[in-house]
Amino acid sequence: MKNKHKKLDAWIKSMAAMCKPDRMVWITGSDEEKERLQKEAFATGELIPLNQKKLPGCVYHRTAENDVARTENLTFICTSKKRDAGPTNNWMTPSQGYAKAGAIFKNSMQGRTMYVIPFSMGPVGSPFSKIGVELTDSIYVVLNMRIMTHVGTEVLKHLGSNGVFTKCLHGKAERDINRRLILHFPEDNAIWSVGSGYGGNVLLGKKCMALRIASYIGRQENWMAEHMLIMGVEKPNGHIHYLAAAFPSACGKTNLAMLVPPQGLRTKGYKIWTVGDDISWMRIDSDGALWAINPETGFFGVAPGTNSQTNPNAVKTAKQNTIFTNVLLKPDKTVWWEDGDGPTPSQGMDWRGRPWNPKMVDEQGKPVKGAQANSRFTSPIKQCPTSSFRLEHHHGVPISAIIFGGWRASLAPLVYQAFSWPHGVYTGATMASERTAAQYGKQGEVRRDPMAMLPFCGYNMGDYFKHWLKMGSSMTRPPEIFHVNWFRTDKNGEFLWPGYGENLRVLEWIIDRCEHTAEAEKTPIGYIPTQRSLDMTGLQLPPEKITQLLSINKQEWKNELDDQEMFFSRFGKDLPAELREELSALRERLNNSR
Ligand code: GTP
Ligand code: SPV
Ligand code: MN
Repeated sequence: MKNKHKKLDAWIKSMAAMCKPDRMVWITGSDEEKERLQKEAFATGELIPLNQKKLPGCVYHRTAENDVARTENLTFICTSKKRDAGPTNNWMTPSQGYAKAGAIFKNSMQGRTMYVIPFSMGPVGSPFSKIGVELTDSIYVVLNMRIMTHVGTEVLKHLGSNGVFTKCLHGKAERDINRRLILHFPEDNAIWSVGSGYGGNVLLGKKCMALRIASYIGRQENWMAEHMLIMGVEKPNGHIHYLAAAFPSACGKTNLAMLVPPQGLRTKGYKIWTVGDDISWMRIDSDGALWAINPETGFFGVAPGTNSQTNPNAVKTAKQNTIFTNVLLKPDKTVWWEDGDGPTPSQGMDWRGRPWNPKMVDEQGKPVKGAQANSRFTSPIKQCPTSSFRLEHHHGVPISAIIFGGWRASLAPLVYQAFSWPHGVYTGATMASERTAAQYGKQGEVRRDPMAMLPFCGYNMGDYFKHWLKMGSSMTRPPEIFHVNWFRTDKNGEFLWPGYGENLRVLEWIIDRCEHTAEAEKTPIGYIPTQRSLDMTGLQLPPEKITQLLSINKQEWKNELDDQEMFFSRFGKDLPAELREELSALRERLNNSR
């Protein structure tokens, strides 16, 4: 198809004049195209074919050793005024950004092909959807984008001769960490990413457009772009409640979105429908309620820890047409990762491309991992056994409840419900996560991650909180807001809650609260379940553990409020007064409680 869009044409020409690719190829989205690009990438070693009997349609990729995760310190919001990026983002001016990245892009595609990917975040033509065009010199990026979004001719046709699109430029350049920049120009609706070949840095439809740029646009157009899973919980009577949940990266969104009901609740008749595992775009519809779509069509899920026990639906999803990145490659050309399925292989090639066996140790005597800790699989959502029949629905799904959650070894009870929308916004704004020494950071170290959006909010987070408050007051039927914590531990550091499928017991309470049928106790921090309001059929959990899971330690909460106050002070006068008031009101409730 010929491109009739003059602005698109002019932009592509000027980007090509800077990067100087030898060739230009338009991505159509056809099956033939996938075969052709894969073959080309096999020839250069960019991709490795996998065992087509055992893993039909699957391929393997390794990124550079210094290029295995998003690089937040190299990620910038480039606005004319520093204030508009706010205290939580790295900032430079647009002209600085274009000059710095432009110097790296210059001539960087000589000898390479520039692929032009027209893509739609959201079903093509839905009132929710936004179009982008990504220029990239990476076949790996093209093949991932084909799974993660709607791409090709259909999108270009919809864009017509005058449609609005996000200008996304990506170049691998030398993949030198000192010449890597991930830049967002919200005032120009543009993204420039150079020097990386990994995930969120380069699949520009995902974090860069669907969160950072979209959050900026959403504020202007009165909608929300959030780091949230979306799932449907079908009740025994057939009614489906849709829930949206924001947990920080690697805190269980993919797992919850594909949950398998435990026996006790399955026999009652509960079913789960997966709508999305990472991003949610939400709008107020004419019924006064909040409706959501998942703008993506694929999962980019964490591999380590994914197995038939923890997430059987993810395992089934990734059995075909999947791109595996940075996992272990076995001699029979299948893949493996730590805490995955099957016995530990006796040998293989690790994510760095070196011979590996399970006895290997590093200089510190620690076992050498076969798969990189952030290794991932890219798979179509449609292959998920629980994928929702409403995925392509142009109006999305109505959201009954918004759930915030973090990884908190202490403090936060298993679940609580906010008293009101503003109280819920405060709950999201003060969200935090801590990890144990085995993961990252110091043990018990708390990182504040409001709405799980700290790395993804494309503008001043103080304004973002105001936008949340405004959205609530614009709805006649706002969702209820909850906070969950699957990660509370006992004094021996053991998880108090079994998690995974058992989390449905908490979701059931949440849904029943939305229907005003579940009991709750009013506490200073919110409503928490009474012991008998949680259905524990088939789960042997001693009552004292449940008491511990639901307990609130006044002193710990007072310390928490001091820390929250320090965090809030970073926003100065940009922090909405309502949030300060919620904090003082909570302090007062704690002081007045027994
Ligand atoms: P991103 O893709 O990075 O945005 O992350 P995500 O939120 O989708 O993360 P994911 O679901 O991959 O999180 C995985 C981590 O959470 C693994 O360490 C899991 O074992 C752990 N996890 C998930 N659900 C539970 C749970 O209910 N209980 C416990 N204890 N751990 C869980
Ligand atoms: C995250 O880090 O929250 C992800 C993975 O979902 S990435 O797309 O690489 O950002
Ligand atoms: Mn994510």
